Amino acid sequence: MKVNITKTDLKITAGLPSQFPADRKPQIAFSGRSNVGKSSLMNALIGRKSLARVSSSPGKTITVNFYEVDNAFYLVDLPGYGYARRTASEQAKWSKLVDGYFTEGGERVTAVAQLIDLKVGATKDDLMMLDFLRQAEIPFFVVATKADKPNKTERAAMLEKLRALPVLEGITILPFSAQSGEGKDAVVAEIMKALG
Ligand SMILES: Nc1nc2c(ncn2[C@@H]2O[C@H](COP(=O)(O)OP(=O)(O)OP(=O)(O)O)[C@@H](O)[C@H]2O)c(=O)[nH]1
Ligand SMILES: [Mg+2]
Repeated sequence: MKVNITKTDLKITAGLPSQFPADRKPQIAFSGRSNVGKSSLMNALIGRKSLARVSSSPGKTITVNFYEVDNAFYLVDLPGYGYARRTASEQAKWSKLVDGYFTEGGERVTAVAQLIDLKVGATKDDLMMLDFLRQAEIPFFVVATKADKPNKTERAAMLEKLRALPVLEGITILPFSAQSGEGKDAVVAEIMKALG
């Protein structure tokens, strides 16, 4: 697929599964805990400073945002999980949207980019998400974010720890830093590979 990824626009901000796009364009979804660096990654990929909002109030945006790339496919920003200060009703909204995405909209998900903070490592919620993706047989790869944060020794150890997780056996893990731009081309290449 030959596309110009900088030709990207926010098409739909869905607060309800009924608002997900009705067309059949393939979708690459971005999943991760709140504050993992999802918006920063998406902005870096698109080559724009702030198409996806980098939030000052993490975990507060409970919508699924569909960015259409070059009329060809969608980059899908899923709401983050693991935000401690979420109310019960916010949590219920999250579940409804994400469950809805992977059931009703999910037949169109080509692959998931699962983000894991390289400094923090895989949290309990991350492991639950990874288990879900495996069980549901949804193709996915891991983007290890904020790769500029750990020092060289920590970084090698953290990557080794991720690679050793049974749930990540055979899964591509790409270190990425929005700060330095490291890994950007590799993530774009992985998306294009998934799209075929
Ligand atoms: N050092 C460093 N900081 C980063 C990087 N990426 C994101 N951050 C910081 O991490 C915080 C969260 O980044 P966002 O991109 O808003 O993360 P998010 O996952 O979209 O967060 P929510 O949408 O609020 O859940 C911000 O303060 C960013 O500046 C990175 O690669 N390196
Ligand atoms: Mg965000």
